[in-house]
Order: sequence, then structure tokens, then C-alpha cells
Amino acid sequence: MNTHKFFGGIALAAALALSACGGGGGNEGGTTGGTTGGTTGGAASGAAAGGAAITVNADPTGQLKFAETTLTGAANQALSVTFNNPAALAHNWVLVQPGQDQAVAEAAMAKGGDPTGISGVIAGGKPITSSNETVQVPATPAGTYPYICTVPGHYQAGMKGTMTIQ
Ligand SMILES: [Cu+2]
Repeated sequence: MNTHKFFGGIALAAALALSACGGGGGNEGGTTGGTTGGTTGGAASGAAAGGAAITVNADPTGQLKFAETTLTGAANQALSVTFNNPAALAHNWVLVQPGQDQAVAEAAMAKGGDPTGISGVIAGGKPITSSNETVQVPATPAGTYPYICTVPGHYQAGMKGTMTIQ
């Protein structure tokens, strides 16, 4: 009788301990995982879609201009900009620091239009024809930023626009 109660008590205590431990651990894990996963997932999907999905087109008729001369984007978060050039004439989309558009255009001209590595460039792709490309813009503080096409002569002909980051 005493022995039976003794082992019964141990079994009960063990079951409670397991239950409490398992339950507590599960809840903590669930809360932590949910919060972390939710925040990370939200930021990632926000950069890929949501308000951060930005598309800009070159003029479809082959004129030296962008179809959109103004764009907006969220400040301090990475932006994904899809540049579409439906024309057979090469164009690109290059976001530059305020006041640097002319300097960047001139520097790129010396490189045949390639904006890679030019001071003042925030982000930009190489010139493309009849296709599209995605330009990853790093988190940028609020401001007004020019964007240009760096194919030689295009900026000078007016292929530029303004992106408001806010
Ligand atoms: Cu162009």
C-alpha cells in the first residue's frame, strides 16, 4: 500500500514535470519562433513585393526617355526595382546620389555606358535591349534622387527622372 502510493507519486510527479517542461518549452519556442519568423518574413516579402515593388519602363517607341519620370520608394529599406526596356535600343536604369547625375552620365560615357563602379552611383544595371532586369537598391535615407540612363548620349537627350525616397 505504501509502496504503491510511493511509486504512484513518483510517476505523477514525473508526468507533471514532463508536462510542465514540455508545455513551457513549447510555448516559449512557439512565441520566439513566431515573432522572429514573422518579422523576418515580413521584411523580406516587403522588399520583394508590397510597397517596395517598383517598376520603371523605357519608352516603348524607342525615344530617349523613361515612360515614368517620377518614382517613389520607402526610405531605409532595400528596394527592388524592375527595369523593363521593350525597345531594341539599349537602355539602363541607374539611381544616383543627388546632384551627381551629370557627373555619373559623363563618367559612364567614357565606359561605353557601363555604370559599374562609378562614384555617385547608388545602384544600376548594365544597358539591356528588349528585356528587363532587376536592380537591387540598398537601404537609402529619405531624399530626392535622380535616375538616369547611362547609355552614351541618352542622359544628355533627357533620359532621366526623379525618385522620391520617403
Ligand atoms: Cu537610354
